[in-house]
Amino acid sequence: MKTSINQNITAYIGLGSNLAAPVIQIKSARNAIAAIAGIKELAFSSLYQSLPMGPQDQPDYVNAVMCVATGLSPTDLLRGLQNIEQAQGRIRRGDRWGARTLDLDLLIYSTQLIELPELTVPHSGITERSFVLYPLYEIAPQLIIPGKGNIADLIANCPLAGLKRLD
Ligand code: A4P
Ligand code: MG
Repeated sequence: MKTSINQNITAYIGLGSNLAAPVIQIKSARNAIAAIAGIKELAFSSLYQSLPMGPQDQPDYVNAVMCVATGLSPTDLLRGLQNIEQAQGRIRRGDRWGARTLDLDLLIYSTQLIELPELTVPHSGITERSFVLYPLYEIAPQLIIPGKGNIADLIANCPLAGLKRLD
């Protein structure tokens, strides 16, 4: 039962997949995240098709961004996301930016700047990635990204780079 945990923090999670039916991967990850005790879904963006960043010999990605309210600490939230990646068959091969069934990134956690060995928040690539900024803008057009600035200004400097909204 999901009760009694304070859910005062607003956090944003980036979802990405380019293997094994990516649209289904993203939808089941959304359900799995919303089912974590201490998490409530506040908003979910459209799904977007994007060209791969990194090695080009991999399929296009499907990306989306989810906004949640949570009482979990940032590291507990990261652990919850990693459990879902594992449950959906993520294999870490050590190839940076390689193909994956599911990648869940903690993009933003309230107004906090976090620098831990296992967790950097806001996520380090957030300002350069159209597949993060555009879905984020769709659900939070007024957002100020901690340490980075206003999302509308960041979008203005971020080309679409082949990003297409699905639906
Ligand atoms: N980690 C640190 N900070 C965070 C955070 N904010 N959120 C650590 C999540 N994890 C964070 O991640 C490596 C380590 O980062 C984790 O153990 C965690 O402790 P990983 O998921 O194992 O490795 P990775 O994803 O291959 O590396 P990296 O550098 O995190 O890649 P990204 O940034 O996740 O990018 N192209 C398109 N079009 N769309 C995509 O979604 N995604 C990637 C992966 C590459 N190309 C893409 C896309
Ligand atoms: Mg990642």
